[in-house]
Amino acid sequence: MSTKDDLTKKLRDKTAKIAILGLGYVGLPLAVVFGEAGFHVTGVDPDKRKVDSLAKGISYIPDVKTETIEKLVSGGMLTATADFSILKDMDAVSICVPTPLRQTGDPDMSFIISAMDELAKYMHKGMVVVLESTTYPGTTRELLLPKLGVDNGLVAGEDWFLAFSPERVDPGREDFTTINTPKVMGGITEACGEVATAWYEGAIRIVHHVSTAEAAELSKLLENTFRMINIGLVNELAIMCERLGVDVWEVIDAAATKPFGFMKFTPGPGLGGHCIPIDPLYLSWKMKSFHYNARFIELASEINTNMPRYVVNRVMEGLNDHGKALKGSKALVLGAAYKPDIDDVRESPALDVIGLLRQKGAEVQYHDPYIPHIHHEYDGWKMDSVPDLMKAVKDADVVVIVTNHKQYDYEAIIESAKFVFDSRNATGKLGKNSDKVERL
Ligand code: SAJ
Repeated sequence: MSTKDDLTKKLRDKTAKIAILGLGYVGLPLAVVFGEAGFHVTGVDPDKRKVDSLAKGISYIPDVKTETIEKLVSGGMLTATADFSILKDMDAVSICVPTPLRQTGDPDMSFIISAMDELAKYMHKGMVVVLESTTYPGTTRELLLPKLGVDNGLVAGEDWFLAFSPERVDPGREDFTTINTPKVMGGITEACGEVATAWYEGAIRIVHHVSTAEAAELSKLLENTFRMINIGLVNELAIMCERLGVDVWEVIDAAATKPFGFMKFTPGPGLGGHCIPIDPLYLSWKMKSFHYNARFIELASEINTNMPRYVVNRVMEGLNDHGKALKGSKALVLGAAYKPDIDDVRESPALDVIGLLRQKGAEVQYHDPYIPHIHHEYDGWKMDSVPDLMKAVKDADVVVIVTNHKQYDYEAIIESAKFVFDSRNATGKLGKNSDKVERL
């Protein structure tokens, strides 16, 4: 029996030993899905706190219930370790590590490289490796293939199997989770794709097998670039509507009545999160090495990046209309998270809005029910969420709604505020009809 057939058999009958490198919001749900499907899974992460928490049967990811972890750990289906040497006994390894951007805007591949360097020490014949981290097209073939295969004298597609499968985890979402979200899979060779697909089909309902790793890498970038560019379009529309004296929210709602050929996006104070503002820049960065300028991505990114400044300028103009200068005014920012009703502040435009208000001399406070403290990574300032929201609303010269958490009572806020700038249309008709409120 060939190595491929032997490994495929172990994957199909679930006797293959599985390792998940990186136990974050992608890796831990994936480990659970494989464990619940009947595979023996070892989670590997250098963060001892994660390993210790899992060893006690305790989840640290909101989307993964502690009782789920407790059941898998006590049933012997899931173990966790910070010791990479266990990889020598593994048949299948999935790499789920972060791929952020550096401050320069270039991809930060350090997490993939360190996971790959560790795995390279333990590579052996009869392994399948799947990279899940969102990255530029070519990463799997250019980075992992040489380091894991060639340097170990292993031939991909014969001795071992290498593929890419983009993660599609949307933290907090309950309708589409790891097990029921279709998974794209593309191999370095056809045989690689077949083995990796056989593995994932043992746990995930739909695996969509594409011809190459590059096709899989690019499909993920298309998904999130599509979002980033369309958000940029409606952000520019908001700027144009303000010049035209037209209500952008009314325009978008009207367009959204079209039952086909249109998808609603809404303008806002900028793009946050660890996916949408970042993933497209992996593609534009790669294209530079082909001497191609991905203009759509660059332009949309420029518009989105400028939105915090646009919001602050609109606040400044609004205060001016109230006979006040921004300098010396009290500004209260509502919502620091990057999107409503979550506690994630990564890349949040709120940090930029606050930074710009401070730069212009405003006395800035913020409130966010999910985020008690914030700090600016580069500018170094730190702030605590104000304890008494309505007192802060009353005291402020301007309330800037940056993240429209559902739990705010916008009617009461309008009632108590002197002036509200609403960058999310959180106040809706109330805001539209109030002379105290300006909307994006
Ligand atoms: N945003 C807008 N206008 C919009 C939509 C979003 O300004 O119309 C802003 C949000 O406020 C946020 C940023 O863009 O600051 C990103 O928002 P998002 O809704 O795209 O949420 P994310 O970053 O959590 O994106 C994730 C992605 N999931 C994965 O990459 C697996 C994305 O592909 C999903 O489509 C998205 O969740 C989702 O739909 O919830």
